[in-house]
Amino acid sequence: STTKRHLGDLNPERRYVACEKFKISLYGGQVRSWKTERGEELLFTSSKAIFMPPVAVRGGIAICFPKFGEQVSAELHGFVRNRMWVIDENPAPLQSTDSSTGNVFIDLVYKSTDDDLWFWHHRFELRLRVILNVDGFLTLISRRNVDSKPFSFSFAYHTYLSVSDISEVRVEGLENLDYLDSLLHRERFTDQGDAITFESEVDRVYVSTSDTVVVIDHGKKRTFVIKKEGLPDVVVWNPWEKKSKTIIDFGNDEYKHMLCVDAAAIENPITLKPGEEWTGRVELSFMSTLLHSLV
Ligand code: TA6
Repeated sequence: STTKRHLGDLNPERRYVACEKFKISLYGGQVRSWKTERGEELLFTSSKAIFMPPVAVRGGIAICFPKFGEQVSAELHGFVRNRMWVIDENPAPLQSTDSSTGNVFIDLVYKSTDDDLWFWHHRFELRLRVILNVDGFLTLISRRNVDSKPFSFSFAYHTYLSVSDISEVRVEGLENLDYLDSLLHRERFTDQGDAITFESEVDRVYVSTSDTVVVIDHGKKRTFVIKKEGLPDVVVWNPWEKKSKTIIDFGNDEYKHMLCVDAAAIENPITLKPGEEWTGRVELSFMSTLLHSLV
C-alpha cells in the first residue's frame, strides 16, 4: 500500500505547492520549477512570462490536452493548462511508482466543467501525479476517464528545459526517424543527421520514437534523460531569433537559454472508449556529462 506524502506545502493563497527543489502551480497543473541539489534551476521560465489567466506561463512543464498544436477555441495546445486544478488528497494508488523509498509525490486533478463543453464536447477527468524521487528525478503521470462517448485526443508534456546556450546543445535518440515539420505545415521528412543541433528555428514532431531521448548541454556539462511511456512522439522546438521577437511573453535573446523537448502523442491521436483510462508517463532525469560519458 502507498503512503500519501505531499510534495511540498500549499502556499497561503492556495495557488501552488512548493518545496526547495520543486514548485507546481494549481493553475494548469504546471510544473514551474525543478532544481538540483545545489539549487540550480533545470526548467526555463521566460523573464517576460505573464502570470495572469487566461495565459499559460511561458516555461516549466505545461499539460497540453485535449489538443496539441491546434486551436481549441482561442487556446493553442488545449485548455487544461489554462484552468485551475485541485489537489487530490486521497489519490488511488498507482502501481510500481510511489512505494519506492524516499519518493514524494502529489496528485492534481482537473475535471471538465459544463463550460468546457463549449470548447470540447466531451467530459473527462485528467489526473497528474508528479513524483520527485530521491535522486531528484521528476516523473509525471496522467490518467483520464471519459463518460458516455468515445473520443480522441492529442497530448504533450510541453517541457521547457533550461540550457546554457542553444548552440552548445544536442539531442540524441531521434536520429533517422521521421518527423513532421511544423514550419512546413507538418510535412513529413526523415531525419538524416547524427544528432540534432541548433542553428536556426526548429519546430518538429518526431514520430514513433524510442522511449528515451537525451539532451546534452555541453555548456552546463549536463545531460537530461527523458524517458517516456504511452507517448510515441517527441516535439523539439526552439523559436530562434526572428520568431522570438514575435512572441510577446518571451525575451528577444531567451531562445538561447531554452529548448522544448516534449513527450507527446500527436501524429496518431489516442482514442478512448467510454470509461477507458490512459496513462502517459514521462521521467526526467539529469546527470553531469562526465558521468554520462562513463555509462
Ligand atoms: O512546441 C512546439 C510549438 O507548438 C511551437 O509550434 C510553438 O508555437 C510553441 O509550441 C508554442 O508554445 P507555447 O508555450 O507558446 O504554447
